[in-house]
Amino acid sequence: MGADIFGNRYYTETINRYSREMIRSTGQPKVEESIFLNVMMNIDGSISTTNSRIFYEYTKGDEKEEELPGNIVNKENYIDPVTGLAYIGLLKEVVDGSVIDKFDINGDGDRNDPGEKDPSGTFILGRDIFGNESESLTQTEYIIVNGQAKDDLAKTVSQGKNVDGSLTYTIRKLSYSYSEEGRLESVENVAIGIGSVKLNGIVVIMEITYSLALRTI
Ligand SMILES: [Ca+2]
Ligand SMILES: [Ca+2]
Repeated sequence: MGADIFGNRYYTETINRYSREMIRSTGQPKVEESIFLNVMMNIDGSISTTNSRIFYEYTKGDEKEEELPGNIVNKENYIDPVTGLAYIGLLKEVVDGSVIDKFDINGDGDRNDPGEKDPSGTFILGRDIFGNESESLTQTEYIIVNGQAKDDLAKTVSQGKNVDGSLTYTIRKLSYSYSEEGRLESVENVAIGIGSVKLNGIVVIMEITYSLALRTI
């Protein structure tokens, strides 16, 4: 349990599972799976829980340059010029795992569309003292710069359920750019929309720049 300078309290837990194969072949512990949990209790009484799971894969040393995934930036640096094959134990693949069984990604009110079962991504559950609830799922595509994973594109779908009966549905997309050295240079909002609907069937706010079938209830 910790606290920040604002008096918000939090609890964080990370569970890492290491690759036995990498310990055998490189002598070094390399994280194969990382499960993250954060519970934040804010001074305004709101609570949010963040949960994610990430899988990592490393080079085995038998890969040729063209066999390495395209999201590795400057992958020629991975190749040992003597053998023409990749060095062992460099980060090769990063993917989000799933931490929830279902999520309404397209915001149509059900949770059985393609990709909505066991969706990958970071899940955040929030609730304020009035009982307003929100759920969001962030799905991230990664690039690998200098052997480290960086967010490339992150899509967040958020849903709010308010005590006044209103529902909100928001999609945000962020695109990240890095320097050659892997320093974050810019974050561009390639947002695709915000929607809001009242339970009585009257659409209150509707600003979505891509096609979305918003259900009237
Ligand atoms: Ca759906
Ligand atoms: Ca549907």
